[in-house]
Amino acid sequence: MLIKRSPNGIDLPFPSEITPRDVYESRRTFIRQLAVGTIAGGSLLEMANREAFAQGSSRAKLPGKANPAYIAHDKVTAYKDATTYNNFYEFGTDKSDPAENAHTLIPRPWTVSIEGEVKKPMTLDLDQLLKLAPLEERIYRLRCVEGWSMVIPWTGYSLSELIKKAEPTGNAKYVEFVSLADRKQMPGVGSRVLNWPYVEGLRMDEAMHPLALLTLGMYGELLPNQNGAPVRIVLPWKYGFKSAKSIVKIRFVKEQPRTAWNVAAPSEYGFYSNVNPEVDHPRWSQAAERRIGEDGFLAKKRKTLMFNGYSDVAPLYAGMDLKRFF
Ligand SMILES: Nc1nc2c(c(=O)[nH]1)N[C@H]1C(S)=C(S)[C@@H](COP(=O)(O)O)O[C@H]1N2
Ligand SMILES: [Mo]
Repeated sequence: MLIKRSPNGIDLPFPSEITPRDVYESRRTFIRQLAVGTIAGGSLLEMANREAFAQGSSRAKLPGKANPAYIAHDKVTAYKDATTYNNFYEFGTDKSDPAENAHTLIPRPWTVSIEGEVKKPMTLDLDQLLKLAPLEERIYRLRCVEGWSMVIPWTGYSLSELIKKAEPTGNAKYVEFVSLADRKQMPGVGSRVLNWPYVEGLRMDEAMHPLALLTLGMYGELLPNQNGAPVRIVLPWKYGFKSAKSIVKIRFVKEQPRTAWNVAAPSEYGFYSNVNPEVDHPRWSQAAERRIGEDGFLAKKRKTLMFNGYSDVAPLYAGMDLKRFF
């Protein structure tokens, strides 16, 4: 997204063409994790904390019940790649920055405030979020606007579950997601690459679509900091930047939210930003993508699919000119 400019103003290629070569596949382990299913009762967070803290680690189990309706059959991206090749500008603009810097993020305790055009505004802590609906495991492809993609097993539940609890009023036409912007925890927030906080948004019907995932974990564990701990959104039919990380506020509003990338470069990053191989970014084609972990020597690219292959969402955009509303 941020294309480094040479002194004469000519765009340089992405620093992102490098991929860790030391990729390993842990499909067996993963299938075992799928079989674990949900945890019943008790404080999930307490359990997770106890285990993680006992191990002196921030990693704690967070399994979900596999939802067969949302399983991508693609090979799952190696955990190592998904946690070391990230975009999270609050921690720096290089792909390796979030993994290196995000240890300063404090994901617990954490609260998310639900506000704006709702009958039941509320502030939820992590434990309440974890218990709000049964946790599912869903394997989603995530396609970054820069031209690469990953396949990640997420733990969470449909965002619609939370929205229903908040009871939006008739004035709620859009939902806005606001990420944490704390200089003390996030070194990148001192930079001016974006207007902080990072803000994203959806139209109400998009937010209610069952694919939109309120996400608390990945690979059967709590979210690592660099992937947006402790709570983020994942919208697999949209470019990755729509999937805001480390969310502290969900606001229901009348007007289309002013989202961070749209404000930064409106001609390049539209509000909708549905994955669309037919609408190129002004500076590059969107027809194909590199699957992280598959590139390297043979460098085979995959064709990018309309809505990233999630054609279920097509009715949301019936009658819309998707070239205009990119
Ligand atoms: N708050 C915040 N959320 C963010 C970003 C960011 O810089 N800040 N980057 C986005 C982009 S561009 C992508 S591709 C995805 C990457 O998610 P991942 O690192 O978990 O793969 O997060 C998105 N969410
Ligand atoms: Mo992205």
